[in-house]
Amino acid sequence: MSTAQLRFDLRTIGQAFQISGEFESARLHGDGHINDTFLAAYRSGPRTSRFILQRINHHVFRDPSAVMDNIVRVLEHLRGKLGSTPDAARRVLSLVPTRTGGYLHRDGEGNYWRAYVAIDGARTLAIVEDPGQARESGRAFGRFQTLLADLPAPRLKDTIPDFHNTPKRFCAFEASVAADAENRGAQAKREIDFALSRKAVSRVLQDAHASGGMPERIVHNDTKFNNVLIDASTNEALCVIDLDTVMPGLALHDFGDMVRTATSPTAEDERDLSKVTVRLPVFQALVEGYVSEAGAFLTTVERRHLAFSGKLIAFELGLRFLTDFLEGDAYFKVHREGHNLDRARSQFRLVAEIEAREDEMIRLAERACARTAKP
Ligand code: ADP
Ligand code: GN1
Ligand code: MG
Repeated sequence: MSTAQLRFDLRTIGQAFQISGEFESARLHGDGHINDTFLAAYRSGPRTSRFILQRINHHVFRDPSAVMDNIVRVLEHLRGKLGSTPDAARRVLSLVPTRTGGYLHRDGEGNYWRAYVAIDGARTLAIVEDPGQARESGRAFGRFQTLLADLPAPRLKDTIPDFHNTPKRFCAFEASVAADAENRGAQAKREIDFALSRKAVSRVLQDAHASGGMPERIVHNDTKFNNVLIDASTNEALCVIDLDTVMPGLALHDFGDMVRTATSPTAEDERDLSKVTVRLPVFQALVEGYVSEAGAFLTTVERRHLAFSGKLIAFELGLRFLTDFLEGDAYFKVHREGHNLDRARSQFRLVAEIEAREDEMIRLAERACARTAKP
């Protein structure tokens, strides 16, 4: 049993929600870096129902109610769009209300919890196995952005301000290098130099936004490949999950994170850097899938930066992991010594791999856009 599992009395936490049946078991689920996720089983007669119990890390999400307000609005909107689609219950997340009303439970220790109905017969994967999965993931996140384009006012809340403000992330990185509070700078000299020499990369999308070609949209902001549920029997992308960071942002932050997490055949923390690479057929499928859904609203400037956005987000995550390493691993969960440094190294290797293939990636993105001409 993991320490997280031992720390929480999941039977009692489950009782706060409108879940019927007898608590059977709960186990740690997923490998997120911020929240704690558990899959819990409940028995009613011969039937077992499964629910996701999730602790929201309130040190990272300082206003859990704002997070839930955003999610409730987004889910209602998505559900309305699905209408009578067959299988609708597997295509959009369903929150479980608490017994006292609302969707957020605060336990005796001050932790915040929510519950979702677990979608059965679906899986998530850390690494894309074939181009078809990348195409499905690109389509799912593209559709997600499209469906949310007409979410009625008011504006969603900024649950983590400046989340993808890469220039600000760069400043935080520079400050951590200057402070070197944990005396770890010497171990990361090569990575620090790599990042410092690419400062200009961090400004590109913010500048494009400031000059008007890249509008603010409602985006997911955490489009890791493992944040889309894939139907276990058909391999179809069923449902976009992990909605904590859905808020106003740039469409290309989403596409960039898809490129970051889908194109390399390696895990985010791969230590054998020779294995980190961009699989061009996977990138091609990803961009085709994304543009097939999002192409109708993407501006010319957005289209022109599709390939670049992957480099930007890999760079941004490398900066964030490296900053956290230098600051003593306060933000991301780590599971071994030097874990954040390993993650930063693999992200920066991906940046270098994208640089080496950027012209080809630009051509593939152009081709995908040409095939999906604006209506
Ligand atoms: P984290 O922020 O920790 O990544 P997620 O919301 O992505 O949390 O959930 C972690 C994992 O739990 C997912 O990768 C997925 O495998 C599983 N999961 C989450 N929600 C559901 C759901 N409603 N149905 C089935 N599995 C789910
Ligand atoms: C965190 O925990 P998870 O996997 O949902 C992080 C993302 C990073 C990701 C890197 C709120 O997401 O921004 O891209 O790790 N979430 C937050 O794997 O910081
Ligand atoms: Mg997740």
